[in-house]
Amino acid sequence: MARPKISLIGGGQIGGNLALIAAQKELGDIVIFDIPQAEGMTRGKALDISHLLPHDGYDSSLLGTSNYEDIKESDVIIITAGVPRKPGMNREDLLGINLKIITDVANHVKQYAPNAFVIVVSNPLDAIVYAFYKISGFSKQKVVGMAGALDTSRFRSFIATELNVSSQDVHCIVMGGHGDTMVPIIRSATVGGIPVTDLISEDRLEEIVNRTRFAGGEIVKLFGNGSAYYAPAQSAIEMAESYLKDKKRVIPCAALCEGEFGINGYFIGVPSVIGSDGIERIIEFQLTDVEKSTLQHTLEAVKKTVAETNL
Ligand code: A3D
Repeated sequence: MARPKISLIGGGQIGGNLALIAAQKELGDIVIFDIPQAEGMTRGKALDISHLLPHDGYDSSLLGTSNYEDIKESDVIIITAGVPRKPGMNREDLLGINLKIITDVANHVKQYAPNAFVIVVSNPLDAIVYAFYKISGFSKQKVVGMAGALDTSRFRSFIATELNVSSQDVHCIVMGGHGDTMVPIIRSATVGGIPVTDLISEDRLEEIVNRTRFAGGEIVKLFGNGSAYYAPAQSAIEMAESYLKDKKRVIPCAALCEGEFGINGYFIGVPSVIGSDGIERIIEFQLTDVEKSTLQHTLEAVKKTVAETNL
């Protein structure tokens, strides 16, 4: 049986790390696609990564390209094509340029990989994944945005540091749009099964929630040029792996809601089951009144950006 084929549209910072992690997890053969001006870079990354495979005996073939035909019949497509934020910018400032790029990408993915499971990473995430869905005509099960997986891991990491425990044993859900209005569901957070609210004071938790909300911006400021890439890559790979291995992981991701949580027609971060059918299910649960109104607030922000796509 042939290995699965994973194509990365955009071979920049996140794209390169996606290729590295996918190869080290032996998820399949990997194509790194970018525009012709960046073809040398994609070929260089593919070559460099292929040279590290012998160390631990990973089997994967890598190709760097600017020819869309090379993504033909991919099983998974991960899209990072676009521009990242610079200090002082918010994610919405990227809409104009990234919308043009996603239009081109969606048309080509539709042509060459119509059965792929597509994970969108480019910002502003909730609007760009919506645009991909509208332009490609893919089913809602096969299109998803990566955001909650990253926002959740940021929250988990901060809690683990606070309590000096393994981040593996910290769990929680972060819902809503991928922006400063995201909705960490604090009562869902546990440490080894113990509610985090029993371990950290309300005030301190509020500070951690705020740091989570602005963690992307904190990294943009530190980098001075560009945005986070290691954790975003790992988060998208977690989603791809759940699809390819039919793991049915429950991961918060930007999935198309059609009535769930009272949201209709928008991609927004909700707990979703990812298996071999793609987004197999959105898991609904009862929100408190405060959570409902915070989710409504984030939905308004998403609606505003989506309206600007004119799609
Ligand atoms: P960067 O390193 O600039 O890589 C983007 C790549 O896209 C570059 O190599 C470009 O050449 C390429 N590209 C541009 N136009 C096209 C096109 N038409 N077709 C194919 N490739 C093209 O950025 P990055 O990897 O750091 O970030 C990529 C995107 O992810 C940005 O939009 C970021 O804002 C976004 N991002 C999202 C998250 C989320 O959690 C959702 C986190 C971090 C970054």
